[in-house]
Amino acid sequence: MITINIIGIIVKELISFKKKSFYITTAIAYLNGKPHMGHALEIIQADCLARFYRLFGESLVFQTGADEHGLKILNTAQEKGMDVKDLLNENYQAFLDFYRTLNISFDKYVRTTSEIHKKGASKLWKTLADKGDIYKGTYNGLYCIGCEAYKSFNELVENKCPNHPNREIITLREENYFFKLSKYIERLIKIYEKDEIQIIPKRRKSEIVNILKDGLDDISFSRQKEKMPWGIPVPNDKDHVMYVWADALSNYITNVGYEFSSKEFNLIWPANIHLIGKDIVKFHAIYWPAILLSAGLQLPNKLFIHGFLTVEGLKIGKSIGNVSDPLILLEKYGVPTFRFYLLKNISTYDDGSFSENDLIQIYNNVLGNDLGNLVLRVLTFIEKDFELKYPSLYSLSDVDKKYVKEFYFVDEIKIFFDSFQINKALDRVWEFVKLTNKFINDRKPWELKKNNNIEEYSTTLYVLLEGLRIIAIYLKPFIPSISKKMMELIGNDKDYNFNDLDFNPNIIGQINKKEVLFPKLEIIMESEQEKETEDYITYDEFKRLDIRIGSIEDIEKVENADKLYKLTVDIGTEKRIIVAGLAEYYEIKELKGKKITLLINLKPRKIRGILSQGMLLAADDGKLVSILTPDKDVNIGSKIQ
Ligand code: ME8
Repeated sequence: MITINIIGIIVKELISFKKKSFYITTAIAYLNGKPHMGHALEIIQADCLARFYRLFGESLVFQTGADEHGLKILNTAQEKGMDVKDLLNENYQAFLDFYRTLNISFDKYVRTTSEIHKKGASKLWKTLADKGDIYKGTYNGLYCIGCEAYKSFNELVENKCPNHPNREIITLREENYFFKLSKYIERLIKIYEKDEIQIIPKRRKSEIVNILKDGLDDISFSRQKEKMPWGIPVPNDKDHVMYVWADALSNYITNVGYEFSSKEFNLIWPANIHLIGKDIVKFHAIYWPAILLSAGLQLPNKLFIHGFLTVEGLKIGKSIGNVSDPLILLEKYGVPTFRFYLLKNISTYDDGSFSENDLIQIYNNVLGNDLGNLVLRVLTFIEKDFELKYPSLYSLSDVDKKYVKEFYFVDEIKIFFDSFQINKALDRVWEFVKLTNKFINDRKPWELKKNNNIEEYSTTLYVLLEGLRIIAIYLKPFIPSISKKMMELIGNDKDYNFNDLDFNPNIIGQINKKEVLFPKLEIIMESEQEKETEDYITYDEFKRLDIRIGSIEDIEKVENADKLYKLTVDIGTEKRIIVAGLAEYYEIKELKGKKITLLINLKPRKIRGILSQGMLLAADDGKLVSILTPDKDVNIGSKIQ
């Protein structure tokens, strides 16, 4: 009897056994502001990955979400005079709307202010504490609110965080809880040596291994509540809240059952892919795996790290006007063009620059010429000569057979997807689009028709409709709405996946009237504008000028030169000697201690035997000379930009 019961249980377990889901995550965005182009890049890449892997018919979970605690958010709410919850809800809605507009197919969305997340984060904290990996200590050091990260002096450039040069670094001295990160360093080095977690691109792995080999201290894991109240309470200590990254990283498990359903958790965790930007690699490649090791949980398989996007050569947030706002671009050019451009033109491994001009070129020359025209040409033949019915298939010629053999190349693009080279995968799909154009040109259906070769004419068009069906399948991850539109046009409402890439000889039915997929854009190209603006310099040229605020420390007259002063100027990082023709216009006492603007990367040159290391900026109206001084008390060394 007992044996039968046990067998019954095993059979039941086997029946209910489900394969683990493929789990993809993005970073969770800070909700201190609205979505920007960098967020667009990451979520579109993640969506493309998710849609691609789904086409193999596997179950997949794609999660994104919002990071809602920490000083950055609290400060923003205070600066805006808003209740922090109102600020969060407003930006949460903006992100959701943005993702919907972009056609993002996420399955789960985590908010770190949700009860589920808070409970999960607390459970994780307790597990680490029970393991003996959390202890109390005093943190005495620096903190960048922009990164929400503790910093050491050697991470700073000119006393500023290189990621956030416009923000002040603050000094903290407070009692904190610490996490024993140092305990896990050796294990992490081994993990990366054996590629147990793959970091892609590989060069980022070497950076991480070097940091690990240099050694790391334990990390401060909490903030005192009276100084930073906006966080998840530390279990059993009402005076502390969790450090925002300790809270945020746990999102990857808290929302998939960690605290509330071990069944769900086992089906989803570990993540197959964590997709993140290059600025947060340390948190994901060092802190997060160390936390998981401490908690005895499995490690993620892969970290995909994308580069940073600039807009028209400018850092996001600094760019002016419409181009910085993805919503305006989406309105102007539509979602498919925007997605296609980011996926094709921005190499996943590197930094990239968004350019509206390039986007227009891609629209007209690539989407319009290669794909739009192809669809239009095929549909025009069928509309004209086959009364919108599927042409009959007779026997395939050698040229047809050769073309049809090219339908299956999903293995090739899978290699690109598995190694996070989305742009290369799309290039490969595009090769097939071009091959289809070549097939039309080689087969010359118009000549087949002219020569009354009706069977071959009809067969060629059948093969071409199959070509369009195959293109539509391959385009699903990249531009899903265009893929759907193409299927509609060829009158096929099936939801195909990568099992349907073989030539199908049995399709019959009705196609739809032709439509122009990408009508030509009538927009003045920059190159045309350039003709009128030859006198301008580009922003890149301007960027080469290193102009700083300096303070005049000392002034001497230059011997035998009535007009010249020799100035000693403090520029924050060093002192510079400048020879300037100011003696006619300023007395020495007027200049002492004055803040000035100085071009510091002008090639040094000798003036009256003195090496002048830069140029002071001044206005000259022919009668008067006035030096340029900042009208606020900005720090010495500040950059003019
Ligand atoms: O970092 N180009 O949130 P976030 C490309 N809350 N990607 C960019 C970018 C740019 N210019 N700027 C930002 C956070 N990103 C944390 C994550 S995860 C547990 C917590 C990327 O809103 C950035 O690298 O500042 C990150 O992957 C994502 O956008 C969210 O950035």
